[in-house]
Amino acid sequence: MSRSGSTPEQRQQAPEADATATTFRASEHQHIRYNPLQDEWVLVSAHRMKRPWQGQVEPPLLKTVPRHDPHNPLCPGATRANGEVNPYYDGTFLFDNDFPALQPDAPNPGPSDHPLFQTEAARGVCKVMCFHPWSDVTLPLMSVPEIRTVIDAWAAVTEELGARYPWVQIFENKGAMMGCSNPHPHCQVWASSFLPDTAQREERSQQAYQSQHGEPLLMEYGHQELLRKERLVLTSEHWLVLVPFWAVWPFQTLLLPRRHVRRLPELTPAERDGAPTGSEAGANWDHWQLHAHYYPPLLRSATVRKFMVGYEMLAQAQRDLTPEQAAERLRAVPEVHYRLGQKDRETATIA
Ligand code: H2U
Repeated sequence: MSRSGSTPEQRQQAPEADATATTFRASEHQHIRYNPLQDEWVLVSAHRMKRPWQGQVEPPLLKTVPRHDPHNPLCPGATRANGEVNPYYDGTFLFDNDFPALQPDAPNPGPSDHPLFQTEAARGVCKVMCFHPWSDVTLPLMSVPEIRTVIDAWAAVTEELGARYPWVQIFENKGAMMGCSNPHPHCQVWASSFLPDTAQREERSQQAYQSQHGEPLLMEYGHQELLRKERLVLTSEHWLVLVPFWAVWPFQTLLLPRRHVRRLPELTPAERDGAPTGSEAGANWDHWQLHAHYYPPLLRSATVRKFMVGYEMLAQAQRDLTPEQAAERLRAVPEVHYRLGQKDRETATIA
């Protein structure tokens, strides 16, 4: 752990705790928690849940999306921004992003002339993957064989791009609230010539943990969560879904395979019928464990979003609800998707 204040010497410098303080309870008493994967701390202040909410309320989630819109550039048969016409695809459809943030060729910026002004070359490929020909579905509304097709496509694109680039990031910007520009179900795949920041931190942490303890950090973490049973949301024969001990977003979850899997292409057929990202590059990557982060931007319900503002921007992340309370609420969410179970309901509320 590298936070100043975590060493005994530095802890001694903290102001004296109130001698009359009652026994510590995470659900009532503020504290900071360490994220050993990304080497960060989060301030947990569960007592703030009692404050009234007078802030922004988002519009209801469910707006009717037409199943096929010939003018939507992600739909089968539609014309994209670059003039290309999409095929009438009936499963997944992968294409090069017409507005890529990373391209295979760019001149090298050359050596930096000062340590405060550093640049490095950045090369890569950006792709877009449509999950389904229909615009009015999302992954959880698709059938298991349809989702399996997506997972196989993720594994294939990871394998293809991973042979050329050290990092392949698969991500889905979901919902207008998070800046998704198109309602058609899709994700993006960005492969880069460099390890992005978060991946670098995860690499350092996992590498250090493996050399210190002789096993992958996330394998031991999953094992501990299975024993502690406080933050589990779902468990299956092959997978765990849990609210991480260090979660920042109130309803953040982490998806972990139960066995040691370094990358998506290593998933067995049985495991694929149930999961996502990967990394690539020579050397030994045994300290890596495949995992997916899910960061819903919500504070209390589907219509009250969390903003990462003042303290978060200037100091560090903070949350109100504890991860244990969030896991309890998520476990209580009905298994039937709200769009199927409650036809007339326009919003999904977790509270
Ligand atoms: P979001 O996942 O954030 O909605 O982005 C959709 C991507 O689709 C976005 O990166 C790409 C955009 O560049 N796109 C195309 O490549 N071609 C198009 O014709 C429309 C959108």
